[in-house]
Amino acid sequence: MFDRVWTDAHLCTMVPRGDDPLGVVEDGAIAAKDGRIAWVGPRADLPGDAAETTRCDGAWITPGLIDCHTHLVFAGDRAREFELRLQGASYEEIALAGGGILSTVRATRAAGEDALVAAALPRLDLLLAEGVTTVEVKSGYGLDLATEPRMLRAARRLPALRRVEVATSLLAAHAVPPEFAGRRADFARLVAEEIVPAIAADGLADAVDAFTDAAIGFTPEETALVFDAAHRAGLPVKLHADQLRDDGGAALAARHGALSADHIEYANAEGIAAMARAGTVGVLLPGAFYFIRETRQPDIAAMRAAGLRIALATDLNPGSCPAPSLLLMLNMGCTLFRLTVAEALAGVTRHAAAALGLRDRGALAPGLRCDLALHAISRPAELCYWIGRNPCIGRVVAGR
Ligand code: DI6
Ligand code: FE
Repeated sequence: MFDRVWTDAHLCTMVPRGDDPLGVVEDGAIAAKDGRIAWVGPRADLPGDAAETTRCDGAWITPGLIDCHTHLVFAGDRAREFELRLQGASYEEIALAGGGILSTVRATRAAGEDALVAAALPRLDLLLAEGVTTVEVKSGYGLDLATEPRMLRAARRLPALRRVEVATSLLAAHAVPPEFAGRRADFARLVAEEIVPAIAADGLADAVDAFTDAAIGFTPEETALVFDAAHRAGLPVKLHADQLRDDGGAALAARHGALSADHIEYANAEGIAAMARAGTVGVLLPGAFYFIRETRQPDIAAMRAAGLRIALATDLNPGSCPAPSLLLMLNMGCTLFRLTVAEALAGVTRHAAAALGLRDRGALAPGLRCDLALHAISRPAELCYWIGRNPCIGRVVAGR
């Protein structure tokens, strides 16, 4: 006896079969038991009964969507900076003048944990309304021993307030805080020697992230210090890599066995191949590319040639992507980067799970968590096609 069955639905299982990368099952059914998927297949073959049956009226069911890169928790906004950019200032110039990430650091340090939770919730609700069931949340607007844990604690409170799973990443090496101005290497040592161990001891992070960038982030050597500390603490690593120039970030991430390297517009073909060999997922963030009017396209051809797993995420943050919509990223991934529909959908399901090191979700298959998104669409491509229209009609998290 199953706990629950969904029928009269078409399934986009994301388990590739033959020449069908989406693993479509028309007129299918899914059965759940104890929060896991117990059975998936054509409705006519459904074995056994269920305590509860939900008829889906021909809707499509995908795995619950996974936003594997967000900066969801922050205080304030950067609309003023947006105006400055409209007058000609670049993202990098604003950052070097003490604005940018540091302006959000000032606002976030001044906010209490409750205020951070309250600010994050409406943004989270917009993601969930589109069918997101797992969201990654980074710190990185605290940059000190008081505020980085506060951001992560705020993120960890969200699943008690909404039905969602949250994965947290410590991004203390995001920018150099004002009290370390001119002493970037000293701050990198503080992150490696004090912040990473403290966060790990409190169990507040699932991974450690960093921003490698020659002008406004950290050098590859400083990043390596932070990554070594993460490895000592038993935490996997991720990297903001090659966003504004080729810093060798892709190869650096691969060398450290990173779960993912994100942005990678400027990553070179050797770095991309190294990522593929290391099993590092490439996370594309087309919303940030769009919003800061980046012109360098990520090398999708090299990624395909290397067999790189590609994920897509919002990068939801106040500076480079104030867009709480993973559906918009599906569209932008296809329109701006010319991903196929199948690549884009894998990017917010199977490959997004891999970017978080989560093996228990991202597809519709027996044994995986029963995290589903239901959509009123007539074919999967509609998820990538609409702009600003949300066809999601339901979510299931762990079978509920
Ligand atoms: N790259 C990004 O896109 C975000 N962080 C980063 O290193 C943007 C963060 C921000 O501008 O607030
Ligand atoms: Fe980011």
